[in-house]
Amino acid sequence: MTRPTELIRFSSGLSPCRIAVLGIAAVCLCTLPGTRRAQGADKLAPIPIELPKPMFEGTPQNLAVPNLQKPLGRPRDPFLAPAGVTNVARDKPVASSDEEPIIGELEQVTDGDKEGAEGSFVELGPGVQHVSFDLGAPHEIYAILFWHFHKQARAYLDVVVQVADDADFTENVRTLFNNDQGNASGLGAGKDMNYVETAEGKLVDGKGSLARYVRLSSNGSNANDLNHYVEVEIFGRPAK
Ligand SMILES: [Ca+2]
Repeated sequence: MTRPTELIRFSSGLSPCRIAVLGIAAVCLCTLPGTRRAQGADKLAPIPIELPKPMFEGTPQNLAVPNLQKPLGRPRDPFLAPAGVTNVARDKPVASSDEEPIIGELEQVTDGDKEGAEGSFVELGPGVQHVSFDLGAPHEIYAILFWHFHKQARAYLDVVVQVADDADFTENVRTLFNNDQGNASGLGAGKDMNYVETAEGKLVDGKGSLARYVRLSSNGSNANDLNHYVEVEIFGRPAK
């Protein structure tokens, strides 16, 4: 049996060089055939995001909104997904809890116009409202990128992003983002932080979720109780 003193001598006897060799060996073990990385996993590339023109400089930090995420203070890092992933929401039909928007038409949510100016946003009614998207077939979803309104700094409230297998969101519902801490929307209480709208939009990690339907819910903003959408993009690819 190995005595404790021998164990100590063994561990302390490892030179930095031997530790490095052991480290390399561990990495090699992790990439042996049979592991995910060695099975020809997809080559990753930044998703092709095209940002609209900013409507204001910087990100104000003095909004009277609780649990507000601190601005990054620099451009968002590229978001990696399998190469070839595209915006599969472009020009897809948009369903909504408010089928007759106060301003604009629902198809503007997927028309590719992301500008912050008047005429580029849809205004839905007050309180909890959602927009949803039928991708037509199951897709691997890597990112959901959306702009509620970026003409001025605002925080939209009780934002929930979900994917599901059916249009009614009853089958295999998965929540990808939820800052509805008080469960005002009845979709379950979330722990994500509030954030300020900018021209960068909000990017939610889709985690490669397999789903046909995507839904975004909100409950007005710190500015008023209406809901707005400039554009929603869903980066994914048809399921294999
Ligand atoms: Ca649009």
